[in-house]
Amino acid sequence: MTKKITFLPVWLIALLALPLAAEQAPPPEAEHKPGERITLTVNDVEYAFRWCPPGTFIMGSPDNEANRQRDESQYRVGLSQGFWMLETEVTQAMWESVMENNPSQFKGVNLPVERVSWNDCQEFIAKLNAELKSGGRQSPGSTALEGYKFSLPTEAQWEYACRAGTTTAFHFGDTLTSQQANFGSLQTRDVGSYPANAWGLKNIHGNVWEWCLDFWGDYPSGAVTDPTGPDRGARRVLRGGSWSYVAEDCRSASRNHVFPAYRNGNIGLRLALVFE
Ligand SMILES: [Ca+2]
Repeated sequence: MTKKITFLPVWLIALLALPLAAEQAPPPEAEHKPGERITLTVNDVEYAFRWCPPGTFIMGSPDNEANRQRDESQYRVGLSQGFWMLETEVTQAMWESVMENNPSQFKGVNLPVERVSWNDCQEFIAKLNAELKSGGRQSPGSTALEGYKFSLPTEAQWEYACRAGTTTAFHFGDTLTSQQANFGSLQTRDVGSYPANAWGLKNIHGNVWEWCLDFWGDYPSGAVTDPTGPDRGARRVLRGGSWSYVAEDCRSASRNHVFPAYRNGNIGLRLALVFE
């Protein structure tokens, strides 16, 4: 008797392979590595962004951190969506190409824009989003940015991006030197001047304070996913310290807050690209 060899029908093989293929397919977020760089051109000015993956972290500072303030009480934050963070502070070249003005105290195309209020930043961002939607001025093939819009980062996104996985007072460690960041100096420096953190972000400590989206207020006591700060308030959050401030104000957990119409040579911004 001849040995009978049977073959599984093709459709059955395909069916058996399906669950495996589904398990192996990466979720969309996993397509990007932490710190992955992408560029976008608007009005002939290049914007470089770094990928910040979804994840959880402890926001705020531990009780034993030197110079910590009362409003830095720790709580667990989950960020359900990854986002793109501008590699540097917004430059004067970026600002001027969109707003057709340059309010900065210290002038230079590659210096951070400053003397911009939170309200001014909303106008800048609205104009950038209009450019992004029109699609005419993006880098060819930048499909990775489909579905994203420009925004200020939330305070949680800012601290998560600043820490890039670290739990120390600064992403560099527990101290900050004048070789690592621009603080205690006489003016702003070029946005690419100092070493980056693990996700490629530069000058996130020092140079200029960076506006966040949130109102300032006490942190919640329990864990929160995608926190956006208090529902109402008078002052908006600033993060990261600046050129005229001391190192302790540049800590990853350090918070500052001023009125949204306030402008000062110490205050600029960093853009995020967030999923709509
Ligand atoms: Ca900064």
